[in-house]
Amino acid sequence: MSPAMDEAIELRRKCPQFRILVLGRANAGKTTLLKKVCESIEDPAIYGPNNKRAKCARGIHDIELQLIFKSNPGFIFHDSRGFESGSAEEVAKVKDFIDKRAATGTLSHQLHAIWYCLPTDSALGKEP
Ligand SMILES: Nc1nc2c(ncn2[C@@H]2O[C@H](COP(=O)(O)OP(=O)(O)OP(=O)(O)O)[C@@H](O)[C@H]2O)c(=O)[nH]1
Ligand SMILES: [Mg+2]
Repeated sequence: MSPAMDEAIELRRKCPQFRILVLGRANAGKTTLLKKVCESIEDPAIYGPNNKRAKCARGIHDIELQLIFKSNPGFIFHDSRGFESGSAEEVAKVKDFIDKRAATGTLSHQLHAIWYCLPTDSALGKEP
């Protein structure tokens, strides 16, 4: 086996789940995208930062919560809200979360990707 493949296997052993932060304004299609990627028609299970199942009302987002679809447990998603609302508090919360995750020394706790959802079929994407 090649050294690159050995390294990939070792990384997957240390970190079996891929952690993704999803950003975008309300109604951007974030949840739709996640369900599509995970081939799920069900809503994801929600876990707190302690990895315990969290009771969470539909539509309420907390960036610390971990969303996992039963159909594809290889991904852990964090869903942000209000990133584009202009609220300094919300932007700071997202930035703090990214900084905190970057500072952790544990690969499985770090963010491996950030997806920014931008609707292209709304008035925002069209010429006036
Ligand atoms: N036209 C169009 N509509 C979409 C697309 N993706 C999602 N929608 C619709 O847009 C609405 C919002 O989609 P969601 O996936 O719930 O959006 P969201 O970003 O998760 O919204 P919040 O959780 O409220 O922030 C739903 O009615 C979807 O059916 C798309 O690519 N094109
Ligand atoms: Mg959503």
